Amino acid sequence: MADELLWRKTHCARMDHGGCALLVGVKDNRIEAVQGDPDGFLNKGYICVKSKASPDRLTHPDRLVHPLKRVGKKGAGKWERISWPEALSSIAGNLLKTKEQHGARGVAFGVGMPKGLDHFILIRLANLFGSPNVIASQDVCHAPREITGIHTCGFYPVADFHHKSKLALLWGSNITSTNEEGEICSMFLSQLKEGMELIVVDPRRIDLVKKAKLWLPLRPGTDGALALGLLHVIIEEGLYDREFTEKWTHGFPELARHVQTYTPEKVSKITWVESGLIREAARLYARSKPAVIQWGNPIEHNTHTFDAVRALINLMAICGNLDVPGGNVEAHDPKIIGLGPLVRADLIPAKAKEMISAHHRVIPRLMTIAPAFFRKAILEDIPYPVRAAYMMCCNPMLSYADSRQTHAALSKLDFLAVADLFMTPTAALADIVLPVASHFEIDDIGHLGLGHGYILARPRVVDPPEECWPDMKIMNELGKLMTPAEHWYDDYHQFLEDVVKPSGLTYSQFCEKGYLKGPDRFRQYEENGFRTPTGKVELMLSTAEKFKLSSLPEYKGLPEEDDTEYPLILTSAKSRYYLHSSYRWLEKLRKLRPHPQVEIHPATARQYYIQEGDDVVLETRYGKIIQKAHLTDTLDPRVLCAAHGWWFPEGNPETQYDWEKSNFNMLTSTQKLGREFGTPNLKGLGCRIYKSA
Ligand SMILES: Nc1nc2c(c(=O)[nH]1)N[C@H]1C(S)=C(S)[C@@H](COP(=O)(O)OP(=O)(O)OC[C@H]3O[C@@H](n4cnc5c(=O)[nH]c(N)nc54)[C@H](O)[C@@H]3O)O[C@H]1N2
Ligand SMILES: Nc1nc2c(c(=O)[nH]1)N[C@H]1C(S)=C(S)[C@@H](COP(=O)(O)OP(=O)(O)OC[C@H]3O[C@@H](n4cnc5c(=O)[nH]c(N)nc54)[C@H](O)[C@@H]3O)O[C@H]1N2
Ligand code: SF4
Ligand SMILES: [Mo]
Repeated sequence: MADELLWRKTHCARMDHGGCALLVGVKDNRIEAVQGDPDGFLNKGYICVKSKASPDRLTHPDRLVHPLKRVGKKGAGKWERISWPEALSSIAGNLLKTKEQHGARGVAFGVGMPKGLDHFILIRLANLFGSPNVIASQDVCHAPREITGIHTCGFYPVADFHHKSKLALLWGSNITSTNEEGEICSMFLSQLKEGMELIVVDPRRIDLVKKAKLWLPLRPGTDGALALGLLHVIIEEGLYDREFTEKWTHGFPELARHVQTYTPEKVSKITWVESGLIREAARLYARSKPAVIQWGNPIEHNTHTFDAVRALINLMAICGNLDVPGGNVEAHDPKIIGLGPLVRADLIPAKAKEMISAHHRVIPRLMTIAPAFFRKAILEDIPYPVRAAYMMCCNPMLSYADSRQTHAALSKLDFLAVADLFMTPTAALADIVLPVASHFEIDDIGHLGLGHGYILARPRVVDPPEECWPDMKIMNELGKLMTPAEHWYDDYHQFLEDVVKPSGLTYSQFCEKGYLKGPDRFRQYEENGFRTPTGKVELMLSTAEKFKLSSLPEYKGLPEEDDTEYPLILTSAKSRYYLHSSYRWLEKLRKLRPHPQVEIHPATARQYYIQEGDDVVLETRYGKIIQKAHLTDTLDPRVLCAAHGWWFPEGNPETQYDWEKSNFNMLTSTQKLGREFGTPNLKGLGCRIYKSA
């Protein structure tokens, strides 16, 4: 029958890290239904509310469908439709002009949360252009975990939920809302069903606390201290894995001496977690084998992230949970192209020395630029001027700490081009805005580079409307105009073929399979040692002196000292209904969460004469915003948990959609940055709250 739905298979994407296999019902080039695929490798039929709403991204009446050129003043919200050739030649012309004036490094290429293969094509574009400056939010998202892992044990130790764990330590990771790294939620839940025990470390009583044996409600921003407290107990009570520690770790005696001072009593004062609970959690983690640590984003949201992550890796190591099934493992990719060859890293050999962050002496191996350093280059020419940028898949006006600084920096650029689905506060400051074809409309590959050892097929199921182009096509064409053309293709689809070629499959054969997973290989160190200078897990860093790092993980103090002017401690969490700053314009989601809301304990609310639903002002040392109060006893009376990523698509284009009003990053600052990654404090900020007049 002509009007029957055609069911197609693909994977969910660009609503979080992606991962759930979907069945998509299509009729007349329109998506009529989306379901979780019961055969899904990771999700076994699971689907969330964001995904159900995701087809509406494509059909929204205000979606960008033509390239636009700014007319009138920057940010004034006045646009003129232009053709693709005009848009591309304007971008290429302006970026090449900047290259002439300031060198290739004067042009930055910006990207946000990795969303698909386009992420790597952007890096390729930057590399071929000759710019070492790819700007990404990695300083607060995964780089601390990945790169600290590489320095400590030679790899990024990811949670292995493909094998049974006796216990999970869920550390600042709200997986039933965020599905971190795209696999965790469904697999985690099925392990819980099969009897895995659970400890939760989170200032809020998240859903999963119901299933937990222990809940450690810590003061936001004190993760490092808590991890050191656990190490103290495990070492003092002799609960560590002696054989592994003796044979495979470097610096155990030094670590043991070092953590002596981190008694549960002292750590309890810092973290607010009862000392008895710290002891119990340490014993339970150490005695459960294998145990897995599923860690989340908040450990990366303060200047001390390097030490906090190291302390957690040390925990995995001394308890014998590193690289064992059901522990924290090095995942191995299937036979696909390496990231280096894909992005043509070979063509920019001096990158590490020339990138902006080299000047700030960040930790080796961090190859993207922290947003704070990017803005310093624009605003203060430190270490050299950056004057133009191409940005896609990101909304820095909301996602970088200190939004006012972002506004100043983007406004100062000689030229800015932004590719997005929708007009955003960032796109509103651009000179050229490009309309993209996105998920469901493009052939794509998911999970590449996420470190979990597999890739997922995301074949397109409908065609894009009007003049919307896939990012990869845009970059392929821009590449031909402004970099050596021989490195680009007639058709961007060749990149998809390149990725899967080593597996012996074509892209369409790969799509038929649905995913490719690398081999399970555990305890590889038994053959070759760990890939660190000492060949062991470096509980104490052997490179510390060389890189001017502290050799053992230390607790270096609160993100901000206590201050009676700002008596409450502010943190944030991702919303289960949105991805960061994205999709406030999707009605189905907006209905579920119409306003930005700050969680406040009823006792605290009473103290400040605040009632449910009141507009309240949140004020830190750096700025103030308005959100709606939501009273809940799921957090400590001293803590506030606000929403991140809010702007108002229905707001005024001339003021960039009220970007200042409720935006969490009006409350953050880049005055203090972590030395290793350039990370600002996003959690544990001193704050006050009052009813809005
Ligand atoms: N205070 C605070 N700041 C934070 C965080 C926090 O928790 N608190 N979280 C941090 C983290 S972990 C991250 S990863 C960053 C995220 O920061 P960003 O990645 O900048 O944030 P997103 O909202 O994901 O921005 C995505 C933009 O990409 C667009 N988009 C979606 N699909 C496509 C596509 O196919 N092509 C193109 N060109 N555009 C597309 C969306 O419409 C949206 O405007 O924010 C960081 N900032
Ligand atoms: N729905 C949805 N899913 C997402 C995203 C999204 O924006 N929305 N973003 C995606 C991205 S890019 C990322 S990086 C991941 C992040 O995924 P998660 O790591 O799960 O992200 P968060 O929600 O920031 O933080 C998780 C939990 O940490 C708690 N928390 C707050 N402050 C602290 C603290 O100081 N210490 C500790 N231990 N816990 C604290 C919060 O209460 C929250 O429950 O999610 C991905 N998935
Ligand atoms: S959990 Fe993530 S990958 Fe799964 S359906 Fe929801 S948005 Fe998509
Ligand atoms: Mo992220």
